[in-house]
Amino acid sequence: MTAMTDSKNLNRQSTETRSLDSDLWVYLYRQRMRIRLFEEQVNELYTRALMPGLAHLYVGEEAVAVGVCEALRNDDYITSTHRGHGHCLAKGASPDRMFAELLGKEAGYCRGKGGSMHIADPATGNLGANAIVGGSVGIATGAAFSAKYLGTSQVAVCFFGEGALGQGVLYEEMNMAQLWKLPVIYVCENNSYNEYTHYLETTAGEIPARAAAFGVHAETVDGQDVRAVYATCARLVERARRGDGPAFLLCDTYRYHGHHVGDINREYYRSKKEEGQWKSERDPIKTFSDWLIDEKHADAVLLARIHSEIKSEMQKAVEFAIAAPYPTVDEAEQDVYA
Ligand SMILES: Cc1ncc(C[n+]2csc(CCOP(=O)(O)OP(=O)(O)O)c2C)c(N)n1
Repeated sequence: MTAMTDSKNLNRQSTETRSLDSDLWVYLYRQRMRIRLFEEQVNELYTRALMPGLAHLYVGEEAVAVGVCEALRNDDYITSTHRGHGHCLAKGASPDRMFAELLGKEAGYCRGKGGSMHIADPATGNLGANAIVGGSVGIATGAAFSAKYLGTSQVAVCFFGEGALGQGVLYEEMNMAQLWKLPVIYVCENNSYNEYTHYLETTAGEIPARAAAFGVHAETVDGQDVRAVYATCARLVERARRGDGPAFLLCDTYRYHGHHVGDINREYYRSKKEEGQWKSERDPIKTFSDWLIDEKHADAVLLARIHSEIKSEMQKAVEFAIAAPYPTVDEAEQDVYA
């Protein structure tokens, strides 16, 4: 597992007595903290008017991306959404190039031409974020088809919000994936809201039943619990890799911020009380750090050090992006397909 190697390098200090399990759990903590602090910087860039356009923050949902991506190999594929920074980071993208992309700089993953909603990183199997709700379902299923056809044993994960349950393409693709036993996992991140509308106003019936209707194996997991997401996804990946076909994983979670960074006054569609409850009672980082300490996988000193290391990593990455040059005008038509 690649993360185990990384975690050994990153977290060994003062941890001689910790087991390999501890290394993994601390690594998962670190990964989630990286997403959260990355997103805080994005919000700051927006507030200071340094970032063109908008971004959709993933804060609150970190355990899903980290738990799922930890169950994948580097060469496994993911496809992502408009709320995709967490997916990119969890799959291995580097924050400096991501910030550069957000600021439209040449050093960005798409040479500054894609922005927040189009980050792709083939080196880590990331086939790209997608601003079209449900737009990456066909891409992930196609990637799974190619993996099966070529016999590479790769698996594809398609992340999407519950808003994509209203898109017909999802059902066409699940039908094909089941018929052809494709190694694809459809990960539905249910954060309860499609933009400014509660999902229960748009979504009839039980969500997993929609996958089950095609015979696709479906499971539901607490998306705030990284250990549960990781363990469940690892099982689904294993069965996909051995040829048992697609799966659907419903992760119940919550976004702390608005639909996008500019969505500040939200009380007309959800209450401050509801937001406060998720943050104080179900925060995926706080509950996990309490567990790490209770189970003696880490102590408060180690967690504080990780926090400050990541804070400075993100600060440096932002500074890199701010100082980086924009693409030159003659680049405007390069790598653009229409
Ligand atoms: C095909 C399509 N229709 C509408 C939109 C506008 N839109 C952007 S995000 C969004 C809601 C997405 O909700 P969900 O899929 O649950 O993801 P979340 O924002 O909650 O992460 C909509 C309707 C779009 N981008 N694409």
